[in-house]
Amino acid sequence: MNTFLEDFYKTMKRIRTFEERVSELFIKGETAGSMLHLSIGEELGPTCISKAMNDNDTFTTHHRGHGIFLARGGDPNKMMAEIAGKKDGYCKGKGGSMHIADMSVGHLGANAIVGGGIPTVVGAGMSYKYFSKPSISVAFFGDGALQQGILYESMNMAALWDLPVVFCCINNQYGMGTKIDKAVAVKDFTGRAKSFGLNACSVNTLDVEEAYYKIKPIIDDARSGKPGFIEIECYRFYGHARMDKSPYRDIDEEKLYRERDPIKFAKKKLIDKNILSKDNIDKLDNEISNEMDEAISFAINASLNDTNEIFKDVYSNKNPESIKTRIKKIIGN
Ligand SMILES: Cc1ncc(C[n+]2csc(CCOP(=O)(O)OP(=O)(O)O)c2C)c(N)n1
Ligand SMILES: [Mg+2]
Repeated sequence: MNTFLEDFYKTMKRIRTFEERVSELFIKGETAGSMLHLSIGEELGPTCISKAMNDNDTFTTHHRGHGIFLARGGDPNKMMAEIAGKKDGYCKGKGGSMHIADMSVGHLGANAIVGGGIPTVVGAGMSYKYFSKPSISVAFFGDGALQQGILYESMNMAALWDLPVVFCCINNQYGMGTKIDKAVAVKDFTGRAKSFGLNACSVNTLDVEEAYYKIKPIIDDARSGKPGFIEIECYRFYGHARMDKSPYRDIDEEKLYRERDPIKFAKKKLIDKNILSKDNIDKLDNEISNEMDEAISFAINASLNDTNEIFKDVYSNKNPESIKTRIKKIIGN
């Protein structure tokens, strides 16, 4: 029987293994661009939130977005090829790690500007409301964006116009080398969101099932026009980017938090509850490992784009229809 927890475990393990393989791709010198941000240690949030979303929902991510896209159904081959800058990647190799997008699967774009992907979901939410679509749109971002004005402008508009939108902060406690304590005086982020008229909750657990049941009502309410804010407290196990050895963090702190591992926790729970045996889990881990090995081979063997492709797909060919009347319909005169 395929249980909820088994699904969650599989998603988290796929994310971690994908990230480990991307790291190998980087070391082999096969990634395009010099920056690579891994989400190892942060797997719980994208996993439980994705599970609570529906197929036709959409999302944006920050620069640390591989895990989120995988949890939403991203194809590891096309993702890995994109990160390697190849023609078979999601954006024909023109986006790379920090700019993957594919609207056909609900990914409205990764954004390397801190907070940059947040207002996009407000626009998406407006369109769902206008066209009476039952979708929601979720912005995933880091704690660095909690100090950006655009978040609060977006929250205000979403609440004012009752938009089907969720703002999800993956709070890993650091923005590059700056600990959150040095960036903000009051850490009551749910309080901030509530003051704008949003539903809000904060999740600080290693138990992905518990997290799921906590965030699910926020996602469900968003679908009926009550926007929400979710804070997922976690820890990035490694440096900000692949080359960062995090000298600004205490070794004991890193050791402690790496022990607080949602994947280890889920594995133990699966065994303790007799859902899967250790052998079954090893088999599953092996399958995932093979899947990600294949993604690496796919990316390495994929071909590069022709140089004459550079200027294609840069501008939209469509004439933008006037949106004035649509906006009027939503917000009134
Ligand atoms: C507006 C803006 N300011 C500064 C940067 C440089 N920068 C890139 S990532 C980053 C830290 C972001 O931290 P956080 O939002 O917590 O995400 P995390 O890296 O922890 O996942 C900064 C400051 C940027 N990309 N955009
Ligand atoms: Mg952070």
